[in-house]
Amino acid sequence: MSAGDALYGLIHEAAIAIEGDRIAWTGAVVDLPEDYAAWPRDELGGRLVTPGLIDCHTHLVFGGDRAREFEMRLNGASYEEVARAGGGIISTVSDTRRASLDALIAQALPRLDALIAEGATTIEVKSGYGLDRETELNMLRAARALEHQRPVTIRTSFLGAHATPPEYKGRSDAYIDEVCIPTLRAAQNEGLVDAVDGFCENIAFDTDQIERVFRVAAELGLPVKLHAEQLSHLGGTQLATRYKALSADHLEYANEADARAMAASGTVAVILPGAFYTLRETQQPPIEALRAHHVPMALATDCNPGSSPITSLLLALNMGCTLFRMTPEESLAGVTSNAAQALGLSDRGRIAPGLRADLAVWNVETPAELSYRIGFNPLHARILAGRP
Ligand code: DI6
Ligand code: FE
Repeated sequence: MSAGDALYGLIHEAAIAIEGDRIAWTGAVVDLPEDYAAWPRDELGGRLVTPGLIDCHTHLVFGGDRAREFEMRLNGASYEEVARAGGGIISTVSDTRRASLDALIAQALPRLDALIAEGATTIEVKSGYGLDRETELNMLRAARALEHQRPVTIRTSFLGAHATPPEYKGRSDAYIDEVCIPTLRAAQNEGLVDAVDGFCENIAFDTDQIERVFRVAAELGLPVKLHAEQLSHLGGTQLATRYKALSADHLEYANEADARAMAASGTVAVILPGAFYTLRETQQPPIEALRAHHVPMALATDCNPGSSPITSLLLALNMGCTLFRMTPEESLAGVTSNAAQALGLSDRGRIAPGLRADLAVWNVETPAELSYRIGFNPLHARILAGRP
């Protein structure tokens, strides 16, 4: 076994015993316990097996798209002209408000299928394009429904604090108190929420407004996560760590003190290269500081119609390495064990006895190929809860 293998926990000539939806045993096939010797076998021809991939940050459910805005911008229109033409988050909000529940599900399925085709077995889906009670609830209902339409686990995050809707323009405090928080309570009553998220940014909400939402999340016993330090340093990461957030996400403008606070609070750094790339951002997240403080780093697509219209976790792996110089081992951990931790899921993300038998089988010679190649899908088979 080479040094790189050890970092991956790679076992050559391995066997994985699966009982029901759980991993019963794993190790070198020569060490396979007698109990399992007579079990039926699937020979994988020596292929690489990893945990099923986990996309821990997506806005997969939304109406419409922003291709027109993309074209306007590339033809020289300013953000202001795009906004005046009804572009930006608010254009997705109006498309999402107009969409029925069935339409939201139907529009999300092709994006979900693209992620599943690359070995994803668990996917997080946020609300945040409704910004009114009924549409926020509908988005979360659609997210929950996806789990019954495809062999995949869906985890939801309430993101009512994503933007201030047009009808509350200039009254973001009133929006937080009159719409966002009451809708969070209603969503929780309907069993639609696994975590609570927010967008802490100059163009969204400040730390005081986010904290009002986090206080209610804590009262409801819900974990929190936060879009923090994406476009500036507002102090969102420090707020998130004070609430022991599962994750702080984006982090381009985070600093050493933020990394130290995340290490102390056990908060995962979710790195989102798709938005960095699409927005042509130049400020890189503090990967070295996160490494130095042993902050677990996850990688995700941030699939959304505006800043990251990406439905490829493998591309996110490559971007994490090529744009931010994460190592292939770090990037693979970023979409498996660390992504599971970013969702508060301790039953998956690693191949170990007792964990879910969510696995991906790959036609590659080395794990590094998963982040090295661009636009190539080497998935051979995907196993969800022990079933191919
Ligand atoms: N950060 C982003 O980049 C996206 N949301 C967020 O919190 C933008 C979403 C959009 O443009 O539709
Ligand atoms: Fe996002």
